[in-house]
Amino acid sequence: MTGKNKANTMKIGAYFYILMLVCLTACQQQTKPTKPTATVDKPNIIIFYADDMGYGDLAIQNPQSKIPTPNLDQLAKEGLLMTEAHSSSGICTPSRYALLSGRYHWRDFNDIVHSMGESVFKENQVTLPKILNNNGYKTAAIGKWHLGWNWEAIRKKDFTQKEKAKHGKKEIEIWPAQAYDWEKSIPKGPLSIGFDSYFGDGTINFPPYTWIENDKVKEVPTITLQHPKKDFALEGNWELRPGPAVKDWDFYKILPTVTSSAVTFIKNQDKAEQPFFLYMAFPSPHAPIIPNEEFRGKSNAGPYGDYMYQTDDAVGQILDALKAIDADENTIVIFTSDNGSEHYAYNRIKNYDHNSSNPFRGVKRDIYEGGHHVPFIVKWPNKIKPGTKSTQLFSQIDILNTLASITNSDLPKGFQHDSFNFSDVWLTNTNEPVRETIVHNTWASKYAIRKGDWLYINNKDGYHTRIPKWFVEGQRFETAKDTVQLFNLKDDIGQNTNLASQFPEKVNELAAALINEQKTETFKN
Ligand SMILES: [Ca+2]
Repeated sequence: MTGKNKANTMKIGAYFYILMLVCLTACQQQTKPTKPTATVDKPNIIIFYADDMGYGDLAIQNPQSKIPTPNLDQLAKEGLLMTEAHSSSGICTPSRYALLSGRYHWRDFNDIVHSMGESVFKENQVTLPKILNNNGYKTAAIGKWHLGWNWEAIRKKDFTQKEKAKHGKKEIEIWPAQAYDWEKSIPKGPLSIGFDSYFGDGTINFPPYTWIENDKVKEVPTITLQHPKKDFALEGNWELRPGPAVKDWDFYKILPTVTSSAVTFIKNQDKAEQPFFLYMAFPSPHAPIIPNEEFRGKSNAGPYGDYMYQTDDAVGQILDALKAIDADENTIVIFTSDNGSEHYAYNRIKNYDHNSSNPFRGVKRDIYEGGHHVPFIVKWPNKIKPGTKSTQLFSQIDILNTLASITNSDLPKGFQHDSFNFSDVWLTNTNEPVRETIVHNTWASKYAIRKGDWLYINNKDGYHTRIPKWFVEGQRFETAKDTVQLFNLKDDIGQNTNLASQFPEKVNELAAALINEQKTETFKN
């Protein structure tokens, strides 16, 4: 072969090589996995539900916070921060029920589901996961449940020997692990209200202490968990109820395990043909306060601050998974909390100068703002303007109607609910009020109603949770002389000054509005 011919052959070889590369690239592009089939009409949806996180624990809205929340701050910078958002109740179960059903919990019940308690949902109840599921969504619940199961269905009726167990200082009688047939499906859990799948521990401080996948336990409980050793939780009490448990159940693994379960769920949606709805209910920063070692000392608010920081990190991990499958743009991400901070918040003011309820009065269980005025962020790239704020009065009950509207999902005919459609507020940040009032309630004895800037409480005391003596003495609140309370939150967000005596007409107006709301559901159809 001459030198010229050799050069020509090399040229032709190079030409074919480039052609092959182009072809390969094109072929690769053709076989590149498509994004999850979420469309503008049917975006993916994630609801992050923190447990007992206070308004003041979100750094971006509390300049005095001692807890860094970089992932949540970033989420707020990329989305809409609603600063007047409320959970339905000041405690766990009722708020969760209201969010998922679009109904005020107090129309149906007030209390939490207790140890091994029944489901709070009615037969055939309309729920957000059912509505989305019927519209083609893959629906998943991960983490905390605390809405009950039908444990009686798997209890062996021929097993009659209850066991004595310690609950705090009390001794109570419970069914031991052997009283249940753990191989059976447990009815009336997440799958019964429209979730395609569930993975979680039920409730961190309630039995059974084992993992539940869909409607079955993953490992059979064999022992009764009693009070573990005293130094178990790093801050506060460990709040555990005795009951069936697997041997060596490790509470410290719960938050990392549910976080990685959510990451895996999202990664598995890479080639999914349906849009997804993930209800990710964190066990944290609820007690027991148990940050993993790598997060300890990362905040300036003690173990609770570290646990909150770990919760923020978990959100970051799950959002990273969303970016990794290229689904970040077409996913609505909501972050909020089921109620205000637990009473340990008082000692944190003293010990760390961090106020989880800042700038509100009260904590979890209270009818004051600290009980139910919660963090709320919603992000949807290219749809919700980044870095915006809204002071619209908003309830977690409204999530159902708003998401149904955005996803063009049908609300069943005759469905009675209290849920308003906030899609205009989310998408255009309009100041046009959507909701005129919100009723606040935890226990049946006390109600409050918010209307505009005014808030009325039908009781002289809005507290339920006991306040430490040192706090009362050092604080500004005076005992109300009136039998009811009236505050103007525009001037007095800390609810310091009871104006009931000065504005009797306002009291009458709001008291009548409360009775009206209690009598009638907002939407009949
Ligand atoms: Ca809670």
